[in-house]
Amino acid sequence: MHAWSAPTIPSVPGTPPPLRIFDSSTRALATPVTEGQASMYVCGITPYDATHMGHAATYVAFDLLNRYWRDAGLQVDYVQNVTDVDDPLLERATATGVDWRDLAAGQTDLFRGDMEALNTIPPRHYIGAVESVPWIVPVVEQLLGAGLAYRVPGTDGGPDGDVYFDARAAASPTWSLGTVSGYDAETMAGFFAERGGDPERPGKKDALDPLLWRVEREGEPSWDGGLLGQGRPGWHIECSVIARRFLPAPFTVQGGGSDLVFPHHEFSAGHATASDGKALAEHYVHTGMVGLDGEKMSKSLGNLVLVSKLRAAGEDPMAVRTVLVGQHYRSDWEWTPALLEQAKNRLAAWRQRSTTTSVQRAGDLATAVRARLAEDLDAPAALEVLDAWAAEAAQDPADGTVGSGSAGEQAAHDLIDALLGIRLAPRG
Ligand code: 5CA
Ligand code: ZN
Repeated sequence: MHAWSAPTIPSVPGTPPPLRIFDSSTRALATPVTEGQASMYVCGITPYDATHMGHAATYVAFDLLNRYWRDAGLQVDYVQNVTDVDDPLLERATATGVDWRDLAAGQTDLFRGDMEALNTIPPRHYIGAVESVPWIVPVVEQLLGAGLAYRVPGTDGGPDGDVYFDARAAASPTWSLGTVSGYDAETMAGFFAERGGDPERPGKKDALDPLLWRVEREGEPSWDGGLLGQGRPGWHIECSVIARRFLPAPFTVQGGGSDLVFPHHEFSAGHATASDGKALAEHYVHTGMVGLDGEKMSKSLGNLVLVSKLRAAGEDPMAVRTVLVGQHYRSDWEWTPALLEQAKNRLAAWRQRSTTTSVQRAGDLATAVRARLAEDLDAPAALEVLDAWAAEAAQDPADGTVGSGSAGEQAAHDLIDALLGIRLAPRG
């Protein structure tokens, strides 16, 4: 499916230092590839409600990574999915009397508009679960053939033949349960039950084995599954197959919110290694959870602050982005209206100071911002650098590059846009 329009990214003189970023699979800082090509897969939305601040924060965080790499001269290959068929989407469609396809298409459109307004770089490939079903079927067939997956008899009047991943049989030096998450058995069991798993399903070899193929149920959409029969894929195999179809193996960074560490990214990686013997990704990067009033912001709880609602209320998307960039990507934090007011004040102060900034000063500012971002994308520290610059008395040398509409102002705007994705002037 199509993504959204790409923003123009100014280029900034100079080069950034090598980036160090926290890899949740090793629980340590890593230095991913620093030249040539970088590749990234970020788990996309399940489109049954539009972009809330948690989604927006996650995509803006990976947008900062994308911008850092580009600033360093790397070619970035970026893929994102849309989980456009899944249990919660089907349930919402049924509950609201809307066709599930229309619900998904409408919310995906809203998401595209939000991402564009937030100045995020689109993925090169934006891929729906539905369009990926024909690529998934042969992979599940192969896992079954290799004895790394098995069929389970029907329960409660359900049909026979759901296919599950045999995590124990699939264990290898490259992947075994815990490679990505590092969680202990108790933590895994808790998250598996909480995040869409079915530990109680009779007939499974292990309570944590995840679903690969769900055979058709009445009233549910289904696709031709070849030897698997009519049905639809499980969740982890979708991302595993989409990522490997469009990116090298292993690709540089697998990304998403920290709620995806287990089971989703654990098993996406497990399925990949079981299929082709290779690691899925070199690094795993996860964002903190955004909350509201003491709870994780989530579609299932309904405690949402939506980007589209703020936009419709006339709020500046760049103020929203400034709030998001102002939180460290790995922190859990809470959205409050006061943060938006603070962001508007910051934007005003930065705009003002840009008009008194020389090209030379803008160059120094770029160096300082890059240095903060290099340390695990410390964007809040980068914004503090901007605050300190804005608080300076205007004392840049009157070297002919200063003033409203000057080269100095343009250089300041360009670096803040290129590195942080915050546009201080309307697109022109
Ligand atoms: N479609 C799957 C991924 S394949 C999914 O998790 N969809 S989602 O709509 O629930 O979330 C989309 C992205 O936003 C995921 O990367 C998820 O980890 C992230 N996310 C969801 N809620 C929050 C939150 N409250 N704070 C931060 N990130 C969040
Ligand atoms: Zn995913």
